Amino acid sequence: MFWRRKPRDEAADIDRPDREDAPTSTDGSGIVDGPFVDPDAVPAGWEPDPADFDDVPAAEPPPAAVSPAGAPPEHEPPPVAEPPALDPIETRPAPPALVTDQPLWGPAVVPTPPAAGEPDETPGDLAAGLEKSRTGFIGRLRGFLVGGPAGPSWDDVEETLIAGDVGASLAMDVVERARARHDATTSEAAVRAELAALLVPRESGEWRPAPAGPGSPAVILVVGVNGTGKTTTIGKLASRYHHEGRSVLLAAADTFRAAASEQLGTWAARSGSQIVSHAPGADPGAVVFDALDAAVARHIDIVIADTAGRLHTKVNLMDELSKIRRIVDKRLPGARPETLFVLDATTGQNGLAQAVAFHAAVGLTGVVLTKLDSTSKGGIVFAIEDSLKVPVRFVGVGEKVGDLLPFDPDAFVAALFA
Ligand SMILES: Nc1nc2c(ncn2[C@@H]2O[C@H](COP(=O)(O)OP(=O)(O)OP(=O)(O)O)[C@@H](O)[C@H]2O)c(=O)[nH]1
Ligand SMILES: [Mg+2]
Repeated sequence: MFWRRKPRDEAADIDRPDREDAPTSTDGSGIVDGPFVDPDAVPAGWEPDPADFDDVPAAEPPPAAVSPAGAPPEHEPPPVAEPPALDPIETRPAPPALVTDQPLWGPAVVPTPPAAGEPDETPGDLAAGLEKSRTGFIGRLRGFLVGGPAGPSWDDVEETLIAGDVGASLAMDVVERARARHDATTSEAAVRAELAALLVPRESGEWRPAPAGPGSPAVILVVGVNGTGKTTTIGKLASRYHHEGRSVLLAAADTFRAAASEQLGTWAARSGSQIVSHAPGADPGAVVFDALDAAVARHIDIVIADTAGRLHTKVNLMDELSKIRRIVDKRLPGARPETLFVLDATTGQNGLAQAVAFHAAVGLTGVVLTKLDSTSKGGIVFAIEDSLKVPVRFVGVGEKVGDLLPFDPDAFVAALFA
């Protein structure tokens, strides 16, 4: 049985003010005193007229369900599918090394250390890497410091320091202070102590990038001019951290060259890292943003972002770098990313101008000095630390994976003067 409101014409009568029994205003204002009358209310005693519902087809009773055997059906719960057995997390397949335009969520990463003993992975030798500088400017320096019967040839010492990329004014200061030292046993010890004093103080033990907080990855942004060794350094770093059992995700934010993300992809596969990359020409900031998203979702320990090499004098390119840096702050507020400036040690004093410009654009927190094995003038280490007051974190002493060595000031000076 359907119940339907009284047909409209009768209901309209209830609303009509000219109805005989309708209350009227007593003061001509139209406002009626008395109890509220709901215009939609059904009048008391109203009964539905079956003729009103002729147009409504009577609902067919549902056919009685009959079981195949003719017996009334029993109410059995539908069969519940067994949930698929989950693999233990250790045996789940690792996500693919190259992640391009894929969803940014996935299982937690359990890094599998690479097979030990690969020849490439063996740590490089600092003494061997500094061979050219030791026998080059430092060798000449020592000769002048011994000098003749009249003592050291200080002018030659100063010139040798300048030739070794220490820088003109710094070389003058070092000589002046070394000559004034009375605690050193020899002139060489005095110069060595003055050079060591130029290196900024740092924490004891090996430096490692720190996460901003629980659940956040540590973030390293790698910057520098073209061809200094940024991507190679990232590959070496990723390998180092992977060996330590930390999960690493590489952000291919050098979208300038198509080959750049392929190069990084090769390093990712080689170092057991994951990678987030976009199509060539994409916004590098978007790559970094997505990489951070993926890293948070996958509980990655360290994100290392590669960036395109750029001339420090190109304002728009330096602005782009500042933007990438801001994107890290936006996605991970308070992350305090490490911004590593990769400097080719063979560049000479121009490297100092580069470092200053990059420092202004992104605020450098560390320097990686590459290709020290290829130069006989390792004095740029002292110049850069004294000028920026930013510590050198690693030195590159060759092209092999193990040829990136943590920078220890004492060990470095000792190896130079060995
Ligand atoms: N000898 C030596 N070569 C190095 C070192 N680090 C990097 N290289 C070489 O430097 C060259 C350039 O390295 P990349 O890593 O491609 O440099 P990049 O800064 O990423 O270059 P762009 O992306 O083009 O700006 C490669 O041939 C590396 O093998 C090092 O410490 N010693
Ligand atoms: Mg590169």
